[in-house]
Amino acid sequence: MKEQLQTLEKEAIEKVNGTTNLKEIQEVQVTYLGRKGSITEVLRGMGKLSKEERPVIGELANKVRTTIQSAIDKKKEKLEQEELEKQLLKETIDVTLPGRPVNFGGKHILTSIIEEIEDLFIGLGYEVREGPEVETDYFNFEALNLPKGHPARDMQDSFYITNELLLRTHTSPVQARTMRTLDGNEPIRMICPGKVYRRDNDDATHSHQFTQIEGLYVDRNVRMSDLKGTLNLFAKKLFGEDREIRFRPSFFPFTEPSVEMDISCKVCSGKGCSVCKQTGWIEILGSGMVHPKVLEMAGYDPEVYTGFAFGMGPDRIAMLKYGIDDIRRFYTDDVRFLKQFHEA
Ligand code: 2NL
Repeated sequence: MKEQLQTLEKEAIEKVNGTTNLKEIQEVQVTYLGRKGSITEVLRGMGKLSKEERPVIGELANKVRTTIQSAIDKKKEKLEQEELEKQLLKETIDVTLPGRPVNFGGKHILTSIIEEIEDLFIGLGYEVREGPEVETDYFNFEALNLPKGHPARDMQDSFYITNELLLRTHTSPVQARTMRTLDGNEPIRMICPGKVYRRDNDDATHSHQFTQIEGLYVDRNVRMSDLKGTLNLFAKKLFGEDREIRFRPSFFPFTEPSVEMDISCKVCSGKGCSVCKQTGWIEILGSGMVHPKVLEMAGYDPEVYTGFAFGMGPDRIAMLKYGIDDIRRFYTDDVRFLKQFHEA
């Protein structure tokens, strides 16, 4: 028995030394020192021993047990330490590594143009108003002196939701709505930017969706000279102090008289080039004195109140300003195109 115990001790210590992880050491513990382990197994035979031998073997068994247990404990501690170190090494963060790049978004070029125009008119005391893109036939056409069957409606064919509901063809209904809410006895200075829609076949110069920004000024004694002064200031601030403007007579159903405003061509300084189609002038917006019928329908007495209105296309302005050749570029979301207009 003595030899058996000594062999077991030797064997157990070898096993302990050979373990490489905590699970293995646990197995050694169970195999040698467990309730059904090898040492217990040997001690079962104690009954066969003599009285003198028993305490000697008992003492030896306890020694062997303690020796194995302390070897296990030592190894266990060593393995735990190693595993912790491994874990720490795995979770090390290299704080000197460069960060992952974050892609920043930026404003769409049309948004930037609209905001620039907004700021200019806010500075003149105008307020910015928005309205629905799904509009009634009444506010999109009727209230703007475009009754059903009017030939000018053909120029603004739209997308109809029902007979009476459509995607707005211009932002004018926002102005008609605003006038309506003010009971016909308050002056108005407002601009309304937004998306508009027309049934059109898309090509380099046509898009079924585009943007508009319109302005309206209604008060007592508003005159054509106010229109000219305001739009002259606008043109010089947006396109440069050295730009000339000119007005040409035109027609819109909601203004009378109506004009179109041109600015002198910067590319050729008025001499004529391909940008201005050899005229020296570039058409920039439409405008006019608000038609008395439009004022009347909105509840303003045209004998007391007068006003001017104007409308322009940020798409066209951006194309002129940056030499963009195709209106579809604004709406096809090619980031390489859009990024060119992001501020550094
Ligand atoms: C253009 C021309 C224009 C207006 C828009 C307007 C609005 C009201 C009353 C009268 Cl509520 N007029 N808007 C007036 C003249 C021209 O737009 O060429 N836009 C791109």
